[in-house]
Amino acid sequence: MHTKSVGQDKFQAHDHYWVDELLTEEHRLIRETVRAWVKREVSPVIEDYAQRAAFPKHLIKGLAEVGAFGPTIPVQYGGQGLDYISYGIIMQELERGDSGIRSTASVQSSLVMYPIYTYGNEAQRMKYLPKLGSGEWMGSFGLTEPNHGSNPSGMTTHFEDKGDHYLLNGSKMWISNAPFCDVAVVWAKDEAGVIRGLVVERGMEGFTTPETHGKWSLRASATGELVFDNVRVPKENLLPNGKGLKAPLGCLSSARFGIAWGAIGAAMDCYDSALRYSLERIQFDKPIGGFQLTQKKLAEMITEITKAQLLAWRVGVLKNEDRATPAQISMAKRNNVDMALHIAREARQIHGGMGITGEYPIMRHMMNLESVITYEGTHDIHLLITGMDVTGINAFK
Ligand code: TGC
Ligand code: FAD
Repeated sequence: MHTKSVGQDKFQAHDHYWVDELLTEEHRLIRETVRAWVKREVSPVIEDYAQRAAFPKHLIKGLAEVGAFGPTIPVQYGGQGLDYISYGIIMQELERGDSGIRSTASVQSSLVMYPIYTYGNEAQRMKYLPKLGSGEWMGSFGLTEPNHGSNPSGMTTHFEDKGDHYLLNGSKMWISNAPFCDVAVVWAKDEAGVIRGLVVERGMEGFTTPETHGKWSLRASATGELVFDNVRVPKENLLPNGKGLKAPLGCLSSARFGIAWGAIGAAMDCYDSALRYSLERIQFDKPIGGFQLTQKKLAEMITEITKAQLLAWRVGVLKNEDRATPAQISMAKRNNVDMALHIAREARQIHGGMGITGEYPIMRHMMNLESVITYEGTHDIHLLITGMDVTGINAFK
């Protein structure tokens, strides 16, 4: 019987179109560093953590050391000062290990450090960013509410001006990193109904973060609620430079970009495992990779991965030039996550019964991608964003 011990990472990258040539030497160096770290630290333990539905908290230090927290944030604020393609490559390599690990880094970088850097004042930047960049503090991002997911503009979480502080009430749901976060960037309406960002710190009275249990997806990522029951938030914790829904949506543009790259990592891992398995597994006296139906699956997988790589690279170039539109990012996120989920399902077929076990990463990737295709805007919401972009007609409402 074909067997493989859990955690043994034989991943080899496949680059059918020599996409590597589009990258700089620095990009390739970053990729090798993160890839080696994932092989050494993530792959040996991730299946066990996912099976137990536990977040591998001990990986936070290593994530910070490989530059996964705030890659595009300037060095003086504790980031890496890298370009967006570097950011994408880091997300790709982390998600090759597990979408939950990439999630932790996405949230910290794009959804916590990015808004504090972009919408915060100098004192807020200096107070929070270096500690978030080093992983000393971990952050979460609260936009979604129990009754407002795809339509965040309807949020009911709100705050009142009480003179020397703001009084925050409401709740957020489905929040990555919530159970262990030290700070949360929370989006809430002021008395005039304008959406604003507040930094809420663990320890503030009335602020709790109950964990969400029973997930079949992203099991190695901690998800929870953010509950605000008359929380007194100091006035200096209001982000002064972001007003309206476009402020949180601006953060999503950065995170969705990272996911467009990240999904390629999960797809590559599934493809690599399926290719190797198809050459080793013998049925009817020959490797299953010798049957046309298996080759069709593998050929289509590498075709779709290649197209996704080119899409991600191009949107990376546009992002570096500050020209990427939200609709272009939506297209890349939607296409690449759907591609990865489809490849995970096909790879599962190639592995036969072994594909449902934790001896291979396939089922874990597949289940993770069911969250990835929903969060940061669902598959259909991104389709409607593209639809509105090409027709000029809003079909959301
Ligand atoms: P709409 O009127 O279209 O837009 C309001 C304002 O925002 C601007 N805008 C954007 N700005 C920057 N980046 C973007 N991506 C933007 N999209 C829109 C827009 O121009 C407008 O500006 P202005 O100046 O006119 O005010 O707003 P709407 O209420 O009609 O909603 C549109 C819609 C449905 C596309 C949007 O609300 C949406 O994207 N919904 C999906 C919600 C979502 O993605 N939630 C994600 C929550 S965070 C998360 O899932 C983290 S998971 C992390 C992990 O674990 O990895
Ligand atoms: P709904 O909005 O209720 O959508 C349900 C279905 O209706 C979907 O198929 C959707 O496409 C469809 N639909 C909705 N509106 C329309 C329309 N106008 N036209 C056509 N179809 C429509 N949020 C955060 O703020 N921070 C986080 O850190 C975070 N982490 C998450 C982690 C996980 C594991 C998960 C699962 C979610 C996370 N989310 C987070 C929430 C996530 O962003 C939402 O789940 C997502 O935006 C969808 O919202 P919803 O689940 O309420 O679905």
